[in-house]
Amino acid sequence: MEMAKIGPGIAGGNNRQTVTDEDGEGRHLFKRWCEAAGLEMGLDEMGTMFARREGTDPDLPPVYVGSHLDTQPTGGKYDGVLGVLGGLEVVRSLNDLGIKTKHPIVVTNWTNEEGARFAPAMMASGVFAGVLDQADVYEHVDKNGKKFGEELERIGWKGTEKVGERKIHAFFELHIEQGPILEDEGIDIGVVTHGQGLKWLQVTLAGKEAHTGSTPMPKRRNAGLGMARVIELVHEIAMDYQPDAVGAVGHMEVYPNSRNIIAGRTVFTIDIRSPEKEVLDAMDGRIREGIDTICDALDIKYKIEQVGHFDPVTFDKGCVKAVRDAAERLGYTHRNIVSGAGHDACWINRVAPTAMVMCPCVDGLSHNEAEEITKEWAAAGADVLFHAVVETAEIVG
Ligand code: HGY
Ligand code: MN
Ligand code: MN
Repeated sequence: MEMAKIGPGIAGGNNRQTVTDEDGEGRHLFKRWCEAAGLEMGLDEMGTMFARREGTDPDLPPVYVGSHLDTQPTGGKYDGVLGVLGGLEVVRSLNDLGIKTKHPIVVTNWTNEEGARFAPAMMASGVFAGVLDQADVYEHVDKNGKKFGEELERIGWKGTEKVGERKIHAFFELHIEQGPILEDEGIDIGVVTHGQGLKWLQVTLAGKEAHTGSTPMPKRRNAGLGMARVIELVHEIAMDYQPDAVGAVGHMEVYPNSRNIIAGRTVFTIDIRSPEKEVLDAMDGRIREGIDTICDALDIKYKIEQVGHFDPVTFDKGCVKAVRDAAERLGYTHRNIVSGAGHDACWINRVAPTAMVMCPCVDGLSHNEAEEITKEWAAAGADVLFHAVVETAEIVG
């Protein structure tokens, strides 16, 4: 709730977008809490924060635990934040209990998980995992033309540590489900075995601005109509691959966006996802063909840029078992689940054994300011996270 006061939304949630002043303020609060818990803060060139609790064997690779503090423009208070503060709570509990672990433990705040202000999502963890190029993402611009790298520097959170050199023994991320399954089934804990794959295709349609009154219909090159038909196409294609595939267009820009001018240009982003790589590729191919047909019929030009992508993820069996055993031991109801949303864990799984703990959220709602959880759900998630992390970090004495 303290963190939620920083970058408040307009309807009870948060607008603490990556590398804004509000993000910087949230980072300072997190740093103060980490230092009060005796942690030493590291900061890399993507602004990712690493708060370290020493192990009895400081040379062992640490167990990392965390998520992200940046939010959507109309985000909730728990997406990402629960996982970062859940990690801090693990450390506070170890301090309270006087427990030492062989491996150090590092609480992590990954920069720009959301990809809302600067695409792609999971940006810093993607650079850390070696799948995104740091110099390239520094140049990515937001809708006001500001560059990611310059904004990171401006808020004073660009570190000097090279990205990706840290050795990770294991990474655990606690996150709300952001979907309805756990709540509908009355289950406390999601043992995340897989993450579905994702593609973001940014489409630019170029037609011709003209008068909406005096231009005969057959002579129009309407980029707004083109966008509408592509949005319908994406929905229809996703519906062909039920029950798992999903597809939508959330970002849409219309130029010149005037009541009585036919839209000459539209820019929008297609978000398609599936747990199966073949389905994701099939949807991608059908959408590209469909765009070509739609634009041909409307005499408009198009450009398609892939601005985000990761294949379906299978999390580490050992780490998943640690999560499942903890839920079992603690007597929480649990079930295996595939993550519908992308997470930093999806990239870190490529460079270290990784798993996630999920807790339900009210009405499965997220990426909405009304996002809510119960204290019981948060406590259960943090409890399971604690046991999985501490078991993996190996208690001493
Ligand atoms: O888009 C996602 O899945 C994540 O919430 N950034
Ligand atoms: Mn998230
Ligand atoms: Mn999110």
